[in-house]
Amino acid sequence: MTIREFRSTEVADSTATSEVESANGVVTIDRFSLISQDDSWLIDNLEFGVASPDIPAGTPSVDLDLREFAFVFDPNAIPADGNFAFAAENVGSQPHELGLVMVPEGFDLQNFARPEEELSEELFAQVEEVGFLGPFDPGTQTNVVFVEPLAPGRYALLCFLEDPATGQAHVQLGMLAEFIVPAAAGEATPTEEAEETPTEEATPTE
Ligand SMILES: [Cu+2]
Repeated sequence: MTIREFRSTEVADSTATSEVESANGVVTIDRFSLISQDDSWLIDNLEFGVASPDIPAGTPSVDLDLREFAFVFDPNAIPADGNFAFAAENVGSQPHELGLVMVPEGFDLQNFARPEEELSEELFAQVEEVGFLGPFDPGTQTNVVFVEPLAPGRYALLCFLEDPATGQAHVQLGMLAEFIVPAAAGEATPTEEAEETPTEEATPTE
């Protein structure tokens, strides 16, 4: 993890809070609550994802709606060079999370749509995590800013939160989508694969 910026630091007597912008694969803004003890500051509490990071100037954004139970976006809007950010919004009525992993070609995404007890470490060892964000409450808007342009490859969006009505994970109910970042000089994005998954619901949003 790389810390990029401390912001909105407030100190009051022996306590302080600071918003910290840090980056792994994805930029996140987390709030540290600190407490002073014996001349040093100790972390008292940590809240993740308290603010939406800004999309850097010149970086195209792709709208991404989270709802029951789908990721709605236009896979063809993903730039070929992988340099973009998602402008995400939870337009549903349940909290949703936004997990992004890179998956090998030929990997069956339905492997994720299994009961939780069948999700093995071996399964996750086959994919490469880019970032997991959220959960986001209904109405939350957040930008998903990547530390560097996404490498060419196949990516999956996943939400593993539980639907209270069915007890199933959202991913089992269809909250699973994929997109491809083609090599920058390559041909147009292949779309046939998208038909195997609920991404066929994906439509351009305004
Ligand atoms: Cu969800």
